[in-house]
Amino acid sequence: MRAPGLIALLALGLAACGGEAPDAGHTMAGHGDMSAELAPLPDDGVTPVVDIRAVWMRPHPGGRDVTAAYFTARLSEGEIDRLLEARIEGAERVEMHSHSMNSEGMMQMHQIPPQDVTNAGPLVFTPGGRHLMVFGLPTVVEGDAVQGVLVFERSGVVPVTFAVRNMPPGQPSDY
Ligand SMILES: [Cu+2]
Repeated sequence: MRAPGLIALLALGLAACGGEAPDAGHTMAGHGDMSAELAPLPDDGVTPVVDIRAVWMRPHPGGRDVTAAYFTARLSEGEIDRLLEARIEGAERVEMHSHSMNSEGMMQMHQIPPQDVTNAGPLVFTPGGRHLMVFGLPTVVEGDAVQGVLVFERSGVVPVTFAVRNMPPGQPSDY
């Protein structure tokens, strides 16, 4: 946790999340490097099928052009896949973020590399955990629907629709 690279990443993630300087993320040096360090996925001969549920996005906080989006991805076939990136129609940029504790014991957001999803359990993006940080999307309000895609290494581009809502989807079956 004390590697210089990670600390630099945390600092950059903060700048991107804080909204003070939303363009800071454009200059993130580590972005491309993160995926390059990942080992290739094993080829088990089965093309995975990813089931995406609970796809939603928060309305923009007043005066901000940054919001967060969430989903749950689960393999319905195959053993492993990897979420490379998310794209959202109309957004300038989408980053994958998570939270971690800083040296002062405070939770901070930071960017995360591509995330594996396996048949051991779902890959969950939810408030307080992993989330998509959505930059430069024209203002959305409760009740809107926003189109996007999740891009997986093996199963490819999966279209999704983000329901704009203040609260997470309530039905346990959504997850
Ligand atoms: Cu964030």
